[in-house]
Amino acid sequence: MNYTKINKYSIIFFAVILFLLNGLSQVKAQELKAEISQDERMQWWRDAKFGMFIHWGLYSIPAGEWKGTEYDRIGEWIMNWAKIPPAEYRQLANQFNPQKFNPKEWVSLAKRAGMKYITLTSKHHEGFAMFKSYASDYNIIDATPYAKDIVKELAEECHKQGMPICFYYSHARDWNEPEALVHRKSDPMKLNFDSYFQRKVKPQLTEILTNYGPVGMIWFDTPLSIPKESAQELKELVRRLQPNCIISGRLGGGVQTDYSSMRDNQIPANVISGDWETPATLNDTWGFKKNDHNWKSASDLIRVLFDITAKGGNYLLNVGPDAEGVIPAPSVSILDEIGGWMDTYSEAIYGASESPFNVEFSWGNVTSKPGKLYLGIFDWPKKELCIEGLTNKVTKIHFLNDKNKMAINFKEIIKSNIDHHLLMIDLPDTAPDKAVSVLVVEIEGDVKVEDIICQNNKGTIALPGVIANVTKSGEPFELIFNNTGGGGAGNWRETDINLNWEFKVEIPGEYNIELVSAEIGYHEDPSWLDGHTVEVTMGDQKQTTIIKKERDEFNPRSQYWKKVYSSGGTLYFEKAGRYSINLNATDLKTKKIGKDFFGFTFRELNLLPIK
Ligand code: FHN
Repeated sequence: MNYTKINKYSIIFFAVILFLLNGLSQVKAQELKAEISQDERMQWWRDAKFGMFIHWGLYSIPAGEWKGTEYDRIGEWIMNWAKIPPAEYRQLANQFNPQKFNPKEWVSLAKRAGMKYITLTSKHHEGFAMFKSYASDYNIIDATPYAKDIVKELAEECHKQGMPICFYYSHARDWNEPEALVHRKSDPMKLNFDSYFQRKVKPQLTEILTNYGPVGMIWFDTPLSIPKESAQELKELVRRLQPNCIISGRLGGGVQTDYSSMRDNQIPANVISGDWETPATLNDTWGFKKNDHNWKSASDLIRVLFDITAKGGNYLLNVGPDAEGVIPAPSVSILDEIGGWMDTYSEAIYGASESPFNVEFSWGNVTSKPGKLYLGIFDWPKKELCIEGLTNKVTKIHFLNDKNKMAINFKEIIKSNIDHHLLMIDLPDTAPDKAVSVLVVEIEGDVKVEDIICQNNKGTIALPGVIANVTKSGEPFELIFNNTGGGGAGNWRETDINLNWEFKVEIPGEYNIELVSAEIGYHEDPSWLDGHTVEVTMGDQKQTTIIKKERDEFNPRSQYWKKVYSSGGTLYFEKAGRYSINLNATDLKTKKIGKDFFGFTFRELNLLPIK
């Protein structure tokens, strides 16, 4: 017997078996991966809370100006505003040579700011791919003197620094594609959308999901009227190529995605259950504009970050690098300032749950972790802070920035006539932090708050729309407070809608009714509507009011849409106790913005004691 021969054959045989087994185990691993649960897919993103959006493309060259005319709207839409023919716009690629692009610096900046993921525009509406694409030569390698793959450079740096990289991809809107849209208004679905979809969208998505390692998320945008089947196909493509990859909220076609996306810069008025994210700007543009110097302050942005976390969402904050590849200096210093705050206070953000109180407080907001509440104080109250309605026993309170965790004095009070819990916390004269100071309240057991509204310590009875009992013709109805800019009801257009609240009054007497509504519309052009006739009814008392603007107020948590105040007469409470109040409209005006109609953008009703 020739042993050498047998050994040779058996080695080959075993090698083939091993190869097949290995192949099978890889397939198995893929299958196992495909079985990843939704919670597993979302966990890193849920903990992250704060991400960096990067809008970068050819639009950074005109930077808001075309042939001597400056356009005052968002910079990445210049092709649309200036009605630039695609052939002419494409010439910009010949100039794109961002020699100062330094991915290491960008990722380090995001890290310093406390941001836990980066989302880069791989292709925006202009149709230009920031990556090497075989599906279209309108891409960074084939069309620009720079000729290096920006998506690759940034992805590699992110992988090196342990930062999840996500790709924005404008799937429905492509102004370079006659079959998709060719800049501006027409609906691509009425053109030859499917041809563009098969030729460019699917191949390019395959490229970005195949060539750059693990992708944290695909951030689809402006779905327009994409057919359900096309949206479903994209979802399946992402799932097949990278089962761990999250699919953002704007896929369209009514297809379920992994989380919902608020409108740009929009912060809801209340806690929203489920996963959601607000994309937001640092100034008034996404893509670089040389003359947009309207920077938001770091303090305001820190408050927004805290507020979004307290409402259960993630904050995706944008930078728009210029044509040389430089992130504007003001963006860097604002982000560094936010990072300075995060160095001390991020415990109240990362992995934190939403507030157990489903209302905004005038002084700030609350995040939570087991056994702890983090009170984020935006406006420093004089001497003491009163937390209403917390029923847990409090064991200790200290400032989050105090390494020694020195105990702060507090009193727990129960107002027996209305069975209402107050936690009175002694405060020093000055705030430890100018943006958001954070108090840690340590409690016993799972957090529990009262489920009925009580008159607050300052005497006000605050009745937010989001916690009203809403009916339409007597049937339960949902008023949508989160599809409008300023958190006002977006769908109060019929007169058979009724809002009801139950609450407890401690101090009898006469109260003024204050009706607060909110601006709505695009942030460049907010809108508001007056003239509705509303009734406030309590027992046999009724007040009828025609809504008109008496004053408005900048809302730091919803920076583009103001709160609008109208007064609505008075109500009298004879004695302390439990009451019920109704709000309804007898005449409503409506207005169209884009495709949507809106009516009374009601936000909250306040009862203010007349001293
Ligand atoms: O049209 C885009 C816009 O340019 C920008 O990319 C934002 C970011 O959320 N999304 C779209 C508008 O909502």
